[in-house]
Amino acid sequence: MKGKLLSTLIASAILLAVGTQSASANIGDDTRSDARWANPDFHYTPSLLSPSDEDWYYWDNETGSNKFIWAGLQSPAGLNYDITGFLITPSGQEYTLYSNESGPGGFDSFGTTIPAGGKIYFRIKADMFDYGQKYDFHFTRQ
Ligand SMILES: [Ca+2]
Ligand SMILES: [Ca+2]
Repeated sequence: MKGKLLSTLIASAILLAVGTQSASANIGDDTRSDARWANPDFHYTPSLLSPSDEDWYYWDNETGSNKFIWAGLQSPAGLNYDITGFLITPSGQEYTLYSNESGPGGFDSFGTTIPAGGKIYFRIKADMFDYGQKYDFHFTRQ
């Protein structure tokens, strides 16, 4: 009896996982450890899925030299989304990078230099949220 309950629970958990995955292409980028690689100059335009949803991106500076980057987030019209950067130096030191705050429908951005061998994470989350609204995140690299 106990064994049957357990296997039922496991089966339900698997179904739940599969169901969640097919429901959203965004799954897997909700935390820093699941961050998605971001290409310079590419525009990422998904939706946040709930008021507490976060989207994480990262970029490794494997170019061999220090690179200046400029990251920007266009909020959906009438909504306020925010972007925060987390710079990790090659020695493992971490710095939090804050953007300007442009308010609902605004464009928040910041610039920083990523040392060779360093890494940056970008976190996008909503301050004012609504369903089905797309943001536009991209960064340029010099
Ligand atoms: Ca997400
Ligand atoms: Ca904002």
